[in-house]
Amino acid sequence: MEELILELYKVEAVKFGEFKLKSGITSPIYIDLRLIVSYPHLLKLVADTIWQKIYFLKFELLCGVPYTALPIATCMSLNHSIPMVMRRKEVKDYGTKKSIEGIFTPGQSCLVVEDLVTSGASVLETVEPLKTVGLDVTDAVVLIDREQGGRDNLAQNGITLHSALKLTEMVSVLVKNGKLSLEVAESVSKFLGENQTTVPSSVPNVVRKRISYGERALLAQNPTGKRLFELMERKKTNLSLAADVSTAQELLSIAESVGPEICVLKTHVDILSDFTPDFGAQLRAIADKHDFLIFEDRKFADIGNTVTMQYEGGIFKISEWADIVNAHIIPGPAIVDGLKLKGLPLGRGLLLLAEMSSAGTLAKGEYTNAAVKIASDHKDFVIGFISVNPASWSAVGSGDPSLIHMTPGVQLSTGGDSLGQQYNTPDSVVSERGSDIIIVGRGIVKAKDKAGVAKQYRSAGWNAYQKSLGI
Ligand code: 5BU
Repeated sequence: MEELILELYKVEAVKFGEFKLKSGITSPIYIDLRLIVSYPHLLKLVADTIWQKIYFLKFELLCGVPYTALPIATCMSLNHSIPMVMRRKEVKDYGTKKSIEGIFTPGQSCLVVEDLVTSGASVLETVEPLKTVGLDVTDAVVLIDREQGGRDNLAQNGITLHSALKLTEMVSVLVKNGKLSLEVAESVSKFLGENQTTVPSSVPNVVRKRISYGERALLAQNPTGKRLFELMERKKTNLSLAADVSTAQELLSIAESVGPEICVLKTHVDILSDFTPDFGAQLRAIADKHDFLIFEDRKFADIGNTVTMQYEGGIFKISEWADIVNAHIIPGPAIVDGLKLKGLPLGRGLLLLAEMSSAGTLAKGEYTNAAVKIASDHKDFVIGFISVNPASWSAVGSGDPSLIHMTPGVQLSTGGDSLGQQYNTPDSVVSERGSDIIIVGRGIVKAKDKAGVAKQYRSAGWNAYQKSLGI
């Protein structure tokens, strides 16, 4: 990366000084990547570096934003044999009048490639006509993110931004290599701080408007996230059972009786006194029979390398049988990368703990916002959040309909237990607080007629969902 940054500086694709921008503002930095076409080795390096950021995403077509990114997209297309489409900058008023050139079928996924993002507006100008012709566009990749709000603006419009370089990273490398003084570096960071952009949402209301689980299945990027939305729509349930019992025997028997009512069965496998290696296979068989997913509430919280081992290894071998696991974000985003390494090849999904139901939780405010950001950067693996009141979240992208919200601390009446648990009702959780799935433990597990009580929770949860859709 350092080599690329120094090379860009050498050919003056990145310059420092006083530059008057189109908007009239004076910027201490100027980036012009058009000239990389004059340096084939640099063009190749740029295309390869960008590729490293997105090769694991699923896309069938590439589309460069005209004009600077066209040669970059072409290199990626040639190197990896991925067909391109091209967006016309000027739509001809004669001939075919096409805005998108090339061969495609509606429903195909298309990755947008751009050289530089400031506000995200030019990426959106390309996303819109691609969507209009029926292509599925969820991701864009850029060489340089100027860190002036583009990422959030795109997220607000349903596009996840992947960037090879951040402007501040480039500046630090140049300072480190003696190309730039600290004073200039500071003026750049001041400029970035003072010149944040916003782009009006091209899809108004997508953030707060509730749309059906079925429609959201089409938006989810992760296969487990998609399956979960589809399952809820098909089975008409948004109830998750927290099967907190002390033996595997008991758990499997509850799964068998309550299975027909739920979309997700949540486990704490480390509380089972008679766990045996075939537990996972037995629970999976019941899950397949009654059409629910398995969520091991493991709450991973370690560094990336350790969680890979905790997820896959030990006695429990969680990744073998749990469709969903969850993680704290306290270690930073690498925990997601670690879990993704083991989970994504198996098609698994991850929930981030953005809030907790217990009294005095520290997961709030900026912490919750950070969870939203990490989720929006990892939507191929993160399927959503553990949340308590997502309707109150302020972070950009917190209403992303492709992500799901699961809420614990639910009983038919409000209250709590003696150890800090706080309960809200299904109606409040889903129709007022904006969550999707109610997680109920003792409310069902301690009841005599577990299946009967589960039916009550199921109908309370589903009615609240229908109410939230305006049905
Ligand atoms: P309860 O019996 O309905 O209170 O059980 C709630 C379950 O959800 C239990 O398994 C908890 O470990 C789990 N839980 C929670 O209560 N609050 C949280 O914030 C999270 C998980 Br995360």
